[in-house]
Amino acid sequence: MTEFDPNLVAVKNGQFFGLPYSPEDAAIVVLPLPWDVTTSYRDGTSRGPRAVLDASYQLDFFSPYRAEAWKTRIGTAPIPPSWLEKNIELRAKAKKVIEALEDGAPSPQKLLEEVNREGAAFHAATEAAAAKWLSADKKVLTLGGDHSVSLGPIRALAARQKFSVLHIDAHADLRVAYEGFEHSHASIMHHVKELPSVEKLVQVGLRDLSPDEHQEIARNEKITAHFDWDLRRATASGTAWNEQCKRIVEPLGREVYLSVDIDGLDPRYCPGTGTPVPGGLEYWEFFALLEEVERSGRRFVGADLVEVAPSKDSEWDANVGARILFQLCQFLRS
Ligand SMILES: [Mn+2]
Repeated sequence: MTEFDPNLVAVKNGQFFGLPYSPEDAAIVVLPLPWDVTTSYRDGTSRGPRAVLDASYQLDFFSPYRAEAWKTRIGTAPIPPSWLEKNIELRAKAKKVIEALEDGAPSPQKLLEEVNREGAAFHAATEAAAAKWLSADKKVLTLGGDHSVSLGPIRALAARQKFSVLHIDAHADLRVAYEGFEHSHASIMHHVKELPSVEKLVQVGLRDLSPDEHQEIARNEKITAHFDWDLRRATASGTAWNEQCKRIVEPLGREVYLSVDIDGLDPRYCPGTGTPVPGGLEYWEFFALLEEVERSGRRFVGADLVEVAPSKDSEWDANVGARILFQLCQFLRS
């Protein structure tokens, strides 16, 4: 720590932001999960962690949310090479399943079963990885990958405590299964809301969902959704964003897990993401919402940032992703 100068250029040391903390020494462990097996529209989120890491070296160490932000002990968990290999192998198999569906052909059952089985094994492994850091009294910040990667770390947290989930996304992600995949990115919040430790699911920015998902939101008392069109109507009729934030956080319990799908923000912040949708939160609206969570006396117990995918020939997506990642780490600092 004595040798670290936050006013100098970051060293590319393989750790996010070039910070000098090993995950063992850290208070917050960034867990990169480069996984996009069941991506339905366009892939690339598995390259997110690497791109965000590269972009993270150019950040300055200032945060409006915590004093001396560079002292936030952020460590980087290692990525087992086997996960990268498994992702490539299974992604090819999942693609065949999706192509068969799109051609109206019968689903290749054996391939589908294999993707589901191996996907379950991956999520069990990431749950164990997150549990290891939680047991050592650290907070875990998962970096995807597609949104399915949140499952293991959320399960690990749910094995230890109760919490509410604040979910920023263009999509509801409440499908029971999608394209036959049990652990699809489009099913993540279906699995999460079923966990007994999850007391509430508050969704913000939704603007692309199925009639079934809409019905589930209306039916399920655990879920409160703030559709993007309603938020915009409220803004248009003069309700300040701060007032809307107060209403959004109201159902959340004291302990809050934050799940951020980057496509919840306006797509100009994430042009390379897997399933971009027009509309969405502004960058500072997003942070104002997180500030309201804290101002109201609640605290963040864990978080994920998912669906960041590098655009072709542009570092913009990763640049935005790295900045959000850094500030999320600050919000996780107690
Ligand atoms: Mn999502």
